[in-house]
Amino acid sequence: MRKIIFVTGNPHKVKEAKEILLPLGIAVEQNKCGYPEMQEKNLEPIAKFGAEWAANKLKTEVIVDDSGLFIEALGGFPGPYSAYVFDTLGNELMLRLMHGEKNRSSMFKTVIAYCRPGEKALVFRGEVAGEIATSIRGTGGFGYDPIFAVGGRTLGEMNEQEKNKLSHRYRALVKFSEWARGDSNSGSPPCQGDVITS
Ligand code: ITT
Repeated sequence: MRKIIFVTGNPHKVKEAKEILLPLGIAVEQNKCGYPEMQEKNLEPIAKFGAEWAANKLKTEVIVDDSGLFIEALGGFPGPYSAYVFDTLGNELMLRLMHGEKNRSSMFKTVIAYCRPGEKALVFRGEVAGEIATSIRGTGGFGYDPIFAVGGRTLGEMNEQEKNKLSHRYRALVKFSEWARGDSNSGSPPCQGDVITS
């Protein structure tokens, strides 16, 4: 079985990645070495830079995951600043920001960046459309899950299996696993810096 190092400080991401990737033939191991997070408007450059930095530091192939909640009525805020905003405002104040707002449309996005030492990172995107709930609902998941609803239920109201069948992270990791399967079969040639954008 192929094993991949997942560089992240977030244990919830690791748990989800393990549950999603193990049935797809990829074992996941967490590394908490961290990486510098660039200030960017999009998730892709942040994830790519992080993966390249971590692959060179650890001298092995790695993945990193940069995720964000993009709220339409707030012009895509908090987007790439989701971690900082969650730590400073949290879900209650986010809901207060959205108080009285009729347009609740939002998107959760994950970018998985994969990199080998000395090479350019590849990126795999996953997104799920949803709505910002009007109250905090559910105790499952983590982060923004209790205020982000898909099909009328927040991700916090879903069990792990339900979330992991439709989430932004699931969609990005499935794309990564499809690429990894081909990569393993081809005897792991260099990535040559291609970026997968689908
Ligand atoms: P690493 O950078 O160490 O991987 P992080 O938690 O800082 O961990 P992000 O910057 O990608 O990761 O996360 C942005 C924020 O969005 C952060 O507050 C997360 O808790 C939250 N988040 C990420 N994925 C989520 C998910 O699936 N459901 C709910 N919230 C999520």
